[in-house]
Amino acid sequence: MSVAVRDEVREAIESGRPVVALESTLISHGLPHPDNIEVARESERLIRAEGAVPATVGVVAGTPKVGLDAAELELMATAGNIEKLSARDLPVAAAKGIHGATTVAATAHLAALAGIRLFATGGLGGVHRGARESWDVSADLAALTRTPVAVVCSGVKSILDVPATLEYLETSGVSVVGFRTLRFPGFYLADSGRPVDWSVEDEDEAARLVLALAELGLGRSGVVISNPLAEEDQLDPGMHDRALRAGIDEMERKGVRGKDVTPFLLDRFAEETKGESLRVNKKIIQGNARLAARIAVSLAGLS
Ligand code: PSU
Ligand code: MN
Repeated sequence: MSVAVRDEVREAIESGRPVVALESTLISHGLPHPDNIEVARESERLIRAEGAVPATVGVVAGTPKVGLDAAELELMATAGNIEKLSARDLPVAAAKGIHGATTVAATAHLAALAGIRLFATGGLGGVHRGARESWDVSADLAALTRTPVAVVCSGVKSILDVPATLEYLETSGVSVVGFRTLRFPGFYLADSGRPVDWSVEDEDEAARLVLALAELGLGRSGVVISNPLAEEDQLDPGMHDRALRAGIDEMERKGVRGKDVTPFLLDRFAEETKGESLRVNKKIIQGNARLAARIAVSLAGLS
């Protein structure tokens, strides 16, 4: 069982050219069709426009692929039966020969295995509200403690317990920096209300941070580069809080658990905000793809 790295991606990695990994769970479970395929294609286009090679990650007939082709991207976006795969699900998917979309945890793992150091997504998974009772903590966090990859994201999804997530990352030794900000972004919102200890001021500084991580022997864990939305692009905070409350209420009534929680809440958000959250989610993903590509370009110049 091996990982299939697309030719273009492998050649770029081998010759030290910039590559950015993208996940597929946000395509199959985070956004409705046809927004999902549009975002997937647009993210790849933005990365290319910055001079980097995109590598969307997913599992096709049991084989983990680093760099999906156009038909495989379409499969992630349109097939109704695509499983959501975290890192622990990869061996099961391989054994069964099934298709699957990879979460941050699974994507980070496969990207690092292929030698990719930059990865862009919308929002990380984290500690869920009510985790004291439910024990629901995304495997994305644990993956970052053992995966040498820099994740460019707009913080963690605002449906989560942000302070608890930041504490988890601190305890487990995962660096968290803001891109040109000392505020931790709140996914749909520009500011989660929590600070971070450090910011990086430009792409070069971010690239030097990624490089230093490896040089200092800390390169077995990841780093979170958090990139907020512009305030004028964020979801209206009142609308955000109403949608969140409605979503959590319904989730509790219906007893939604486990890996269904995040897709359920994102879907409820889209409905409650009449598509506004979708517009914002697309902006987030595209902004992060662009920034990750710029950092990757800078990193390729350094190493
Ligand atoms: N970011 C988005 N949309 C998403 C996700 C992230 O903008 O759908 C996905 C990612 O794949 C992330 C997953 O890894 O949600 C977290 O799921 P869970 O909370 O079950 O670990
Ligand atoms: Mn969970």
